[in-house]
Amino acid sequence: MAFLPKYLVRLVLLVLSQVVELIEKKKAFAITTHVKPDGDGLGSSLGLCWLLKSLGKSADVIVRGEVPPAYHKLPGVDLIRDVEHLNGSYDAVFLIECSDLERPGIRGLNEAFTVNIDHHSTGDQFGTINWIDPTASAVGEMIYNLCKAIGGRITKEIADCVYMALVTDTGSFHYSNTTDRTLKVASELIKAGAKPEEISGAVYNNYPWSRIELMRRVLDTVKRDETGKIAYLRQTLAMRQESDAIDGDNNGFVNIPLSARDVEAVIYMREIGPDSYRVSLRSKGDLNVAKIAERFGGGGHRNAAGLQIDGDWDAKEAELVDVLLQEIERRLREDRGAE
Ligand SMILES: [Mn+2]
Repeated sequence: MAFLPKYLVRLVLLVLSQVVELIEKKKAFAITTHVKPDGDGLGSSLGLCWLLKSLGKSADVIVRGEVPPAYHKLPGVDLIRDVEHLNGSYDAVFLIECSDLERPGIRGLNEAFTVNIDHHSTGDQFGTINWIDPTASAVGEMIYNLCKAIGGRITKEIADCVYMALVTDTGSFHYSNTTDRTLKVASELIKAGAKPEEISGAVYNNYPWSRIELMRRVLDTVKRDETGKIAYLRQTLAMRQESDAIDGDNNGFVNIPLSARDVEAVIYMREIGPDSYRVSLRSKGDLNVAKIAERFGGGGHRNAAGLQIDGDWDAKEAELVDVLLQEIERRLREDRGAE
């Protein structure tokens, strides 16, 4: 969890009170999230929608593109509208987890009163109101806080949606963003009717068979460097085709080698064109892969980062292994120096 100095905690609370005031004073709202929406984006959008409706407000959820099957059972998913342009007169538009005004892929947002709700502090302050809380594990946790602050009731619908946000953004409560607060909120959601087995099952036991086909092919490429600390694996365009894979089928592949005891970092390279690759980096503990991704023009978090790279596959893979090894050795030297 990100540590916030006291004055920033007060600032976050101050902005929350502005959001509460806005909702109390106005009537018609729209909610959107980023394209290729994930569990937090959709769960928080729908959770907020149910909260607003329970307060007697009107709320439309507008999201570009298709909703992935994992989220088809979320209450209210059938109400989501796929629009290219903001139409209708809204008092305010909530943008959930969007780094800038372009992220939802919807035109006309620049003319609206916008509320930027995010738990990443790296985005633009593009909103009329910017409610950014980096101590929250997911925006879902913030929606829960909003519900409490406004005196709303956690209905079964809100509980289902917000639980989905928490479980996906914390990797089933595995990641370092899982706090005592997260688990307290999860507990309240279960009390309000959320069923953990059903919600997790919709995400983790609901993949098309093409994922298994693709996994078989990708895992067949996995190797380790000679120290055994770095694992790397590849996905070619041909593998995608042979597996009949769809977007999202490879979610989480990068974490599989990381589950081996001695592996400290994983490099997962996906071919996206001739001599062009998208790369996911994962690490355990203090090993900071965001720093490494940034060197190649990418970015991310300490334990999960990404970048794009062009060139000869073997050469680029070897370069990334090398850079990670150097980082591991540098940290070992530092640790020894500190003793
Ligand atoms: Mn999130």
